[in-house]
Parts: sequence; C-alpha cells; structure tokens
Amino acid sequence: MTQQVSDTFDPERWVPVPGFGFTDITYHLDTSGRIARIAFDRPEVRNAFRPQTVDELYRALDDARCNPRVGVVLLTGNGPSPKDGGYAFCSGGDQRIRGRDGYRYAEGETADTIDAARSGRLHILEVQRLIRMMPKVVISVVNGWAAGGGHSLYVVTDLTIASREHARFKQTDADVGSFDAGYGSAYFAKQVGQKFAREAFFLAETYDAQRGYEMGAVNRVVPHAELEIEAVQMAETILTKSPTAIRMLKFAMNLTDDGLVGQQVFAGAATRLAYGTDEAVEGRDAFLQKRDPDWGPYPWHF
Ligand code: S0N
Repeated sequence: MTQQVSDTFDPERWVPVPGFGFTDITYHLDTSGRIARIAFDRPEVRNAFRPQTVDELYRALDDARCNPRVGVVLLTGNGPSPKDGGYAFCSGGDQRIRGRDGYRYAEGETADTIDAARSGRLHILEVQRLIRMMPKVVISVVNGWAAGGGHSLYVVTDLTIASREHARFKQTDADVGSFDAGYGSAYFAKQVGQKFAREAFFLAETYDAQRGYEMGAVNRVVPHAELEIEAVQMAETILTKSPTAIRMLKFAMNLTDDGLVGQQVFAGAATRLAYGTDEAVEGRDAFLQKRDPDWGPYPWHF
C-alpha cells in the first residue's frame, strides 16, 4: 500500500514514481498511469521552496511532460503540518535561506562557498515556464496557503481547484521585498483585471477560495475532504478529450500573452501536425529522391 502523504490523498489511487529519491516533494502516478500528482512536501514551513525543492519540482514536471501516457498533472501541497495543523499549497521561497546573492542550498553555505553557477538562480521561473509550455493540463489543487511565489505558481497553472475551508491566498511579495514581475503579477492582472491584481499585491490581504472564484482566478471551490476527488474527476474528464486538440488549445490561449515565444511554441506544434501530412512527406521524399516535388494532389484550400 502506498504511504499516506496528505489528508486528502487516497493511497489506493496513487503509486510512487521510483528512481528519483526526492526529499522535498512527492511524485505519484495514478493507477491508470495517466494522471501525475506532484506535491510540495515541506508542510512544517507551509511548503516553502528552497532551491532543492525547485530542482525536484522541475524534474518531476519534466518527467510527467515526457511521459506519453500522462495527460494531466495535479500540483498540490501535502499536509497538514505535523507542527501546528496548518495547511499550505506553497508559501513561496524559503525566507530562511534567502541571501543577497539568491537562495542557497544549505544553511551554513556562504556566497564564497556556494557553486557560483547556482548562486542567485531564480529558477522557480523555469518551473513557471515549464508549466506554461508543457502540452499537458496542469491543475493547481490549492489545499491551504498559496502565498508569495506559491501564489504565482497557482496563477500559471491551467486550472485551479481550491479547498473551501483551508485555501487562503496572499500575495506577500511586497511585504518581504521580493517580487515576481512576470507571470505572477502581469499575467495575474490579465486573469482577474488590473484593480483586483493591484489590490492583491499592494495590500497583501488574505482572500479565500470563494473570493478567488469571484475574481476569476479559481475554477472550483470544493469541500476540503473532496478536493483531490474533484481534481481527479476533472482530470479524467480532460483525458476523454483529444490530446492534440488540448495541446493546440492550451498553446493558442497562451500565445498572445507569451509574445513571440508563445508563437514559437504554437508554431512548433503546428509544424509537427504538418509533418504528419502526405503533402509534407512528398516534400521530404522529393528532396531525398532528387526530383521536383509533385504538389498536384494537394489543393490550395479555401
Ligand atoms: C503563508 C503564511 C501567510 C501562513 O501564515 P500562518 O498560517 O500563520 O503560519 P506561520 O506561523 O507564519 O508559518 C508556519 C511556519 O512556517 C514557516 N514559514 C512559512 N512560510 C515560510 C517561508 N516562505 N519561508 C520559510 N519559512 C516559512 C514559519 O516561519 C513558521 O515556522 P516556525 O513554526 O518555525 O515559526 C505565512 O507563513 C507567510 O506569510 N509566509 C511567508 C510568505 C512569503 O512571504 N513568502 C516569500 C515571498 N517571496 C517569494 O516567494 C519569492 C518570490 C519568488 O519565488 C521568485 C519570484 C520571481 C523570481 C524568482 C523568485 C525566486 O525566489 O525564486
């Protein structure tokens, strides 16, 4: 039997993915192998991330991206905290190890001893881009606090389900002198509108799941005990759809906000589709056979 990792986790549904040795996150696939569950596993610090957490998160997300059976990723936080029973999705960067030169790997390390190539690396942004650009649906399952960089993470996911009782949102960036001036703020403003977004950042007040729903940042508010049941049901519905249609739709919806990079991602997916046509095969074969291509069978569609 799979080890219990969270109070909303059903051990009979999930199987740990072997071979990674993660310490800061857990990574499971459901018994069908088609849904991934990736969870912050530092509940004693409200699932704050240190650089190692971010590295692990990136590796798990990338593994799910490359797994052709996986169509949906659930991103959540394990809990509650054994210390005080508090719930968290993610409370952002671990403030205990934040230095002037960026986050360090371990207490005791200094700017002089740390690997210079790693120093100051704000690689949670790489995770944000991976979530945004992976051709699978990422659902944030917000079981508790989503604060600071954890707030930004739920913003970049495709869909959000939040616990009615325990989900709490607070954009603390301006409280702690740290700011996400990319997706976390500007894309959030596109989601909920400028006034709501400025209120969230400039006042840093707490809002709950219902308020997030009213703002358009949360798709569903559900009783805490049903949080992961609802998330799996949503994932199973998505898995009944055409993978190519989902991929193209996600990239299409990203495109205008992601500029030329968004166009590049969408265009790559379009090229991949074109490669599957007889017309493209004719172009390749003509080159390899050293003859002129015969485009005759392929009309100029109107
Ligand atoms: C989440 C909050 C509101 C929960 O409050 P609550 O329930 O009262 O719990 P606490 O008693 O405050 O916390 C319980 C224990 O957990 C520790 N803890 C909580 N959050 C953190 C944290 N982020 N880092 C380290 N420890 C944390 C508490 O200290 C406490 O421990 P004990 O029991 O030992 O006292 C509340 O906890 C809160 O406000 N947390 C801080 C939220 C925050 O400000 N996060 C950082 C914001 N900044 C970022 O996330 C960085 C932004 C970022 O990621 C980024 C953006 C762009 C580019 C790069 C980056 C990057 O850094 O990589």
